[in-house]
Amino acid sequence: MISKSRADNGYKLWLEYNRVNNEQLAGAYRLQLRYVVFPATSDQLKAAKAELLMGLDGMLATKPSEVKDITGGQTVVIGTRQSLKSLSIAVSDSVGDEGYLIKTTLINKKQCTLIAANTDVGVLYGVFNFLKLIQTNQPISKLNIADHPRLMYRVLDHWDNLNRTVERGYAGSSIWNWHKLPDIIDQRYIDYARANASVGINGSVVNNVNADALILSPQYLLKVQALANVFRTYGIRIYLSVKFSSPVELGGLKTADPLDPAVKKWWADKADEIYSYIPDFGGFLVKANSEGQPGPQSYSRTHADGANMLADVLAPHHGIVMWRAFVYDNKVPDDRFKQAYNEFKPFDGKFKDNVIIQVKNGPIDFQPREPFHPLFGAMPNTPLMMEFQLTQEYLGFSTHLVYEAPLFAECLQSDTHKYGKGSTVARVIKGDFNKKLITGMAGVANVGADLNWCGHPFGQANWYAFGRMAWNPDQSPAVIATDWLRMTFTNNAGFVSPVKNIMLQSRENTVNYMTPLGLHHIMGVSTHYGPGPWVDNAGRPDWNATYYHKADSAGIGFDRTTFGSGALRQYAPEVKADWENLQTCPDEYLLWFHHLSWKYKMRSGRTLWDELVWHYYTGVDSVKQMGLTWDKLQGKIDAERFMEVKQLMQLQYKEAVTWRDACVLYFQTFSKMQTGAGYPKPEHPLDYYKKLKFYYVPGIGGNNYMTN
Ligand code: BDP
Repeated sequence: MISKSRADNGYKLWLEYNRVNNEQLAGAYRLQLRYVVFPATSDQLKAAKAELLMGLDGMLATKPSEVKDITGGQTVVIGTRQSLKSLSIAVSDSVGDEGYLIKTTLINKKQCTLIAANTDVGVLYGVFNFLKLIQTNQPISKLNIADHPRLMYRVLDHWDNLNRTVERGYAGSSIWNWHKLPDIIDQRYIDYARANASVGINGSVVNNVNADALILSPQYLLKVQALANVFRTYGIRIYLSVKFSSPVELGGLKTADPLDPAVKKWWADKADEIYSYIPDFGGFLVKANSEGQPGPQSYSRTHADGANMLADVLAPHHGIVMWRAFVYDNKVPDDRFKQAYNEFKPFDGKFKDNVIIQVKNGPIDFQPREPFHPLFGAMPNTPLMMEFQLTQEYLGFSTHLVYEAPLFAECLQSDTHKYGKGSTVARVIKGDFNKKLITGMAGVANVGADLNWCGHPFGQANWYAFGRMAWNPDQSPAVIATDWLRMTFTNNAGFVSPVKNIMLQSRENTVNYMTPLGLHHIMGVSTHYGPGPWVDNAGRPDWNATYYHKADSAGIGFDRTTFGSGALRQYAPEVKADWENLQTCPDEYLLWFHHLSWKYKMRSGRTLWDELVWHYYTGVDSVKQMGLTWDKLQGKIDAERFMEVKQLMQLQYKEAVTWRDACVLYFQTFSKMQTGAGYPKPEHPLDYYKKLKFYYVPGIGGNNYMTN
């Protein structure tokens, strides 16, 4: 039973392993689980066994004892095909390298639950899933589960700097204590790896894409090696973000030209050195020629030249290059939306087999809502890796409750139409249309050194959901939310059901009070905190909010139709036709693609102006409703997390009001229309919001402390 007053700081994430409190099912568990047979030899199998025993110990009244052989019924038998052979148990297993079976079956004429896999890591995943069944009160007496990951590379990208600041991190400092590594192995590293393995994440890029060349120095490689040693036990490979100019900065060469033989040799030697420390090193993540980062274009070479050179040095070691497509140049006069497609599409089929192009879910930058990136489906001969952002840079930091799985699903289930109807983004990244390609999904991590890892207790759900959807991109956000709530808080339906609804609604609420109807990139400059639709003097035009909303007395929105920037031409004709035509363009994407008069008549019958105002006010009201629902749940979970979330919701409400009032007042200067009766008036005039200053906003590091 969860004691209502028990304090819980959230450190255990979804691996709480609280006593299962459903008596009927608990009875079934007791019947089912008396003994565990687990011939564990490798570190991974030992970790799986330790997890199983710890989980069962926490959840069941009587912990099953570990035995060497099947002594009776009610036994769980766990192992790889190989390790089970020693017990004369034959397992026919077709779940591949990382999949597993969980099956109720007769072994030596006794009824057992078998958890089996081809590999040690498959067993680990099987154990975590078996524990999940118990955690979430599922019946376990007649099981027949076979599962395997649909994507190969399921990777968290940490934007962590070596000085322990985290770019766009809102959960405290970096969890990597570089100063104390390699000597001190913090328990956090182990718990981090456990959490990842529990959802099948099998890779971690530990440093910022805006990389420091120092990470490749021997001193730091030893630290990286220490982390890799921890991760290995949990099936996680370590990767590094590398700075393209490292041969110059670290190696003292005159150039980093990827076609220069000395440069190639430097990278080849560096790769050999890395693999001498870390034999299963995963590879490199590269942000090149983007936002001031060096890259092959600095030497008049192409993205393919750069990526392929690195791919060549990693190939003998089975490493990969994750090359980012997040490129845009303010010197290019074209719509920023179009630039990644324009730069990458011509190189389709020109990358080496171990290069995967990492593409953000949308064409601009992790906005609350973006249409899917036009590159998905447009490069049939190139592996494309989805990049989602778990850290809520544009979704209220770690203050706002925003469950991102609906955002992920919206993108993944979008139909690119590039291979006929039904060619969803999910199918593209799974390699359904070209089986030869490697596949993957990356999530920009939202973890930090905060006690609860993610700053907001519900931020953990985004980490969890990312892992689940990287394992299977077609999983439903509702199912994932339910599992996460049950594992993290309680199985009590009186809590799970309303809070699941809160989660599923939460992203739309935030779209409404921040960027409704397809508005985008209207946040505070540089810190990206709070509203800033008036921003028109940033370092470059494509960092200005006014570049994106184009509000004027005639109307609002970015015309990307054939009559405007033509960005819609980058999509399949079906998608283009759908979004170009005002009759069919969904309201959600309207201002992404059209500049419309304030008086434009919406489907609802309202004018565009009234609709915009309606969304802003509805978004804020929904946050209030969410708070009221939460308040009624007091006593259903521990007081500590209850109170923390309650306060966060109050702060979210305050910030949502600021977003609404600042945006409505600002856009009103163009529309010159009233907000209508019934809506409360903003507390302050527009100028007040424009002059707000925010000091030491998290996520930017350095001395860059102010916005606006
Ligand atoms: C933007 C962030 C910036 C990142 C960049 C990227 O504001 O801090 O470096 O993305 O993805 O969203 O490289």
